[in-house]
Amino acid sequence: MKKACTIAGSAARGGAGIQADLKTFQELGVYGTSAITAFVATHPVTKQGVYTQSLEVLEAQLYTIASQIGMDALKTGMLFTKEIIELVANWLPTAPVKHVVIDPVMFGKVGTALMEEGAMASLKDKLLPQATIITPNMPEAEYLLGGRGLSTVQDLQDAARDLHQLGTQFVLVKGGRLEGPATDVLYDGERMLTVEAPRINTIHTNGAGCSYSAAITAGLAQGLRVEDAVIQAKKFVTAGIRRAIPFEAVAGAIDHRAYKEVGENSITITKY
Ligand code: PXL
Repeated sequence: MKKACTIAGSAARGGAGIQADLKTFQELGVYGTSAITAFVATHPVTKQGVYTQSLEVLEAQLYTIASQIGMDALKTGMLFTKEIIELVANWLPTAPVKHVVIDPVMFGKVGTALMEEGAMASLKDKLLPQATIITPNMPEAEYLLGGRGLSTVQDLQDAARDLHQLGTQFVLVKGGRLEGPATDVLYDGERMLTVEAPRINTIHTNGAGCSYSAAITAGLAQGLRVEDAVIQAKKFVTAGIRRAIPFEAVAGAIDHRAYKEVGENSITITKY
């Protein structure tokens, strides 16, 4: 069985973060391991929302996974601090892994900070150049590009070209916040691919981004080419959003079982 590792935050609500990644790995048939960087949960009295893990505990998890289990592909999600980003960036060259998916998580759906201010330079200079693929959404791409506004598919294509200069092999800019269809653009330095899904009108999309990058990681672990891993991942997330699980108090989460149970045939691919 192929193996995939996620280095990310725990989302106590179960839709995003480590929980989304492991559910996605399981559904797509890869063995999942995890190194937890932080816990996202809201304390009833203090309202604190993010609790980081010590570097020592993170290091122990990475060492355990690398030395005892191994990995065919790896993803990173919420890393939160400059120190965690640097620990992961320094560890990666020694990691026994070929494919590295970096989801540059910066904000939650309602704008919660999932990366500390001051961590951007380390992310850009030390981590992103080691990626097989990076998967920013529109706010993250805007932030990585110094605040430039993005609103059209053409803007996403221009952003993908510029972000490619950071040294990663592939860039996927996700257009979940576009007007009209949910079109993502994939760029490898030469070829541009757009992957389009019809917009599903719902607020229940918690975990979509985490699950998207986890599904790409699972595909790469199983030997898919990057393009094919992205297309399968888009189908996985679209099916999950279509069948999202609503909650009473907060926006619902995608249903990780949907793609395997019903498949997805609404995705349009265009090559340039
Ligand atoms: O969806 C971004 C995200 C990533 N990682 C963790 C999260 C969230 C959003 O809730 O909690 C741990």
